[in-house]
Amino acid sequence: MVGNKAHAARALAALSMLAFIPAAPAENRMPANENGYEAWLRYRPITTIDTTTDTTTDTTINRPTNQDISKALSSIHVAGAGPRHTAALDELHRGLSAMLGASPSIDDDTRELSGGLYLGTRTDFEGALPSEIAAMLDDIGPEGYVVASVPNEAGTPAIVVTADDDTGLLYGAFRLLRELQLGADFAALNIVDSPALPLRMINHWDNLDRSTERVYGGFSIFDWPNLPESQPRYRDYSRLMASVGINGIVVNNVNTYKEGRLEGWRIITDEYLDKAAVLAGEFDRYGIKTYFSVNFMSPILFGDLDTADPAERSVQNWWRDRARHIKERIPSFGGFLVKADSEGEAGPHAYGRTHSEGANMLAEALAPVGGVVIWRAFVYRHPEESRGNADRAVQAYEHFAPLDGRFADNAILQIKHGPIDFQVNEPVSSLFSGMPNTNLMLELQITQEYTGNDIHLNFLAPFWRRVLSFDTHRDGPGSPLRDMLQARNGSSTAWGVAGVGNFHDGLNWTGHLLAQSNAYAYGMLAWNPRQSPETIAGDWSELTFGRNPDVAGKIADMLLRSYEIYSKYYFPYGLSLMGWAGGAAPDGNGDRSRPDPYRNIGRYHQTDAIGTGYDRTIATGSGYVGQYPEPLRETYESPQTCPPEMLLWFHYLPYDFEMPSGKTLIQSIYDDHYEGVDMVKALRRDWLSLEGRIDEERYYHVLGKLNLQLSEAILWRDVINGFYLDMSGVPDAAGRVQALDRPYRGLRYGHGPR
Ligand code: GCV
Repeated sequence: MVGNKAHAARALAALSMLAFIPAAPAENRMPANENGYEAWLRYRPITTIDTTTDTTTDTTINRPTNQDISKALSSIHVAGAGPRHTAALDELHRGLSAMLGASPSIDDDTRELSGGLYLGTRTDFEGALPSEIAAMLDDIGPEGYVVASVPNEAGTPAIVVTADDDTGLLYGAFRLLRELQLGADFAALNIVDSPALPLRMINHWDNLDRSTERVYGGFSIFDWPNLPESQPRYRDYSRLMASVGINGIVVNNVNTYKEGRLEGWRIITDEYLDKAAVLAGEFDRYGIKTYFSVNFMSPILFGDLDTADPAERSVQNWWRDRARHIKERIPSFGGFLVKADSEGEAGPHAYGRTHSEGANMLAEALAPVGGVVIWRAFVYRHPEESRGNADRAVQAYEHFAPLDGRFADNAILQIKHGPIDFQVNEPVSSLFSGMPNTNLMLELQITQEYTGNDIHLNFLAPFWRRVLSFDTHRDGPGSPLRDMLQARNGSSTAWGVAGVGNFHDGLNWTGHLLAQSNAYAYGMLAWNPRQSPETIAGDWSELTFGRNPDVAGKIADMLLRSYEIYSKYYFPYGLSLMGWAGGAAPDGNGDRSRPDPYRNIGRYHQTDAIGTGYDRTIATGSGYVGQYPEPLRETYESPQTCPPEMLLWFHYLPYDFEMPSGKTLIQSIYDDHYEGVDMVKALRRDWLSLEGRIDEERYYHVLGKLNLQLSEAILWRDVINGFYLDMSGVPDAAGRVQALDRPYRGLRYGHGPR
């Protein structure tokens, strides 16, 4: 590069801390502490990695040796400067030092790419990038990057990490480190990558007292009482999220008000903005914008207005001033997330206004500061309040579809993947087919509310991938959901995916160590919804447990089987809410004040003496099927064509209904639950076979979880099967199922706040 003195001076100033790091820092020679805190950023030495487990690291015959890599990466040359440059450099320095056993030198000499690692944006390099690399950058767009090896005469190639913006640069640095950990040939790197979805967010359901909603095994990462004092954990959290491409974090729960219990609305008061600014500073360094869940009644709750009516000028001004005020304090402020007129959270209906009127008022307030409003579509009425259709599944569409095209350009509707509530088997919500003129965002749940809490191994990537690939038929055949998450009305940034996070303050972040794989997989799929779950599972296992194919391969295989296993012993064939929060309770969702507990079972699964399942057909049921375009309607309307895993979600069927396997429905339910438990036993056996090949700390932790999973799976099997025996009176052909004493409830193991 033609030297840019100003840049160079800034770069050196930014790097001055690092320049004094001694070669081979002592901690890199210490035995590894395998408490799970490092998650997938473990950076173990490349050849001596996992000596207890990893005796066959190098399986590729012509792979460059460790000495070659050490030589090629013994120096880092940085063009340009800024907080994200420093974050990228910091990570590279940390990762390379640990993996190669020696700290690379750092300088700002990028005049010639003569060997070593070169880091900088296209602008930083000021035309010194080889033309083939500059050409690679031409089509990548925001946040994309190039990681490439450039051969040179000296024989040791230069490795270039570059991008058009500093967030892309940071992602490129993480990508290089990931590739090296996965054993890529550094001399043949030729990676051009960019995200498919512009907004890749984590939603924290965390409260300001550090309790969490549906996050298992720990309290909030964010220590609100002690903020603005910082903690190293905030940076490590930001690193982990940025390493998988997360670029937006909502720091507080969408439930912002419950009298005497929840005061999340305070998040945008000055007291909490000062605290949030510390988190936002860390996030921003890693390319992550900060968002807040807000309460629609804020102008009354802590403003001095007596109305929150979105049509009132005073209310509009109040929100505009607040948005500007937040932006001044937190320059990386991204916008608001709103749960309104839902489960007790107030909204525009209080003033006779629609959801779009409420959302647009906030969108208008946020537009001058470049923010977006993300409005949740999770609304339903209690059956008793529902004057019309009591089926919860139909209600979101009824509320929102008529408002299609009425949302502002910087407003996004955030829709849960299924119409009920994060059930393990639900159809993809009809709203994704029904709102072609609205910016849409998909909401997934990384935390395992209905998918096993922090007890059950349940790798969700295969399921999420199926959701993202689902053909909505919105624009005719070939309209996958991932393509529906795109901007409408000319908006350029408002679309993407949100995941309810599963990270908390526990040492290994997720309670069940293997649940880290879900956070990793979420980031990978948000970046590239076409990625295969097999690749994600394989990479995560290697990054987390080392590159011994026998170990990592077995763990990846366990992950990939886990969703199907869980589905087998969980609620049958798409039935909803036969229990919650970790316990099967098929008769427990009714109104217990009624004399017959079975009378209200119908609310979610309609089980009686003749059959089971919720009739949502057009012909005889709630009509939910009619919210889809053809041919989905036709597929779902008939039990003969409905996908088996959703049979009882769409249909009420008699116990003697013949399943595709030829068995009756009731026998299939019984058998599945036994099969599911056997499959958990097999999972556990697989893990036992890894004894001695994984550090004891993680081995026994996971074994403990698998033991609990097996106990719970047996309990669920017996509770669900016993319930069906009692309801149907049809004995199990194999004579295994016993009637239980009522009530039918699986135990909830004590595992932390929820
Ligand atoms: C954050 C379900 C969950 C609630 C959650 C709600 C929502 O009802 O059980 O914990 O509240 O969904 O998504 O808003």
